[in-house]
Amino acid sequence: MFELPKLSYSYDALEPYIDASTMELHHSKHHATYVAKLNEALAKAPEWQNKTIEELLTSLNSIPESIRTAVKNHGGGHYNHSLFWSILKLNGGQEPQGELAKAIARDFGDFAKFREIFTQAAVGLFGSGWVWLVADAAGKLSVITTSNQESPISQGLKSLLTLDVWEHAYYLKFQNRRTEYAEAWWNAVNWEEVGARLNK
Ligand code: MN3
Repeated sequence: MFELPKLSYSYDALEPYIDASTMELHHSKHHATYVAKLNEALAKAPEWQNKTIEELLTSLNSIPESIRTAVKNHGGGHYNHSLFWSILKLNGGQEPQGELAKAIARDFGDFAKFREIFTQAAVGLFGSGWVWLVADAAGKLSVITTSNQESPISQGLKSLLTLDVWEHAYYLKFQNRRTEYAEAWWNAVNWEEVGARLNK
């Protein structure tokens, strides 16, 4: 059975960039629902119940058709949100250091350019989805978007950083102003964790 992961910070830790009400609703209701529905789907295919979330999302084509869409949507929802919480922190922001900073400079020119590309991807994504900084097998970084709860791990990519651009992630505070949400979010990013993911 999958469980809702505990946050390593309080719901108000990311204020004023991400408000406490949004965090509480997003984690305790939205994410919790993905976990519950993933467990519900897996109950119908017990042979898949002991797999990790990574194993499930990299084997979608082998999963019984009757639960495949549910695993893709709710398993993806669980994986994506777990990652999203982990790359945020109290007093986050600033810029990446070390290997990650070098890789960003190598593949995007500089941090400002990377940030602009990522933010533009968030603003331009139609409908509900996610923006990602990913690394391919050779370690090359790129910015991609996915729709709904699709996850780059299903495409064989390593996820380093992600921004949830479903309306439930920002509507309470920012209403339709997705650009303001994306700009504010940079101030809460946990670059140490993003950098550590590069070497995992
Ligand atoms: Mn969400």
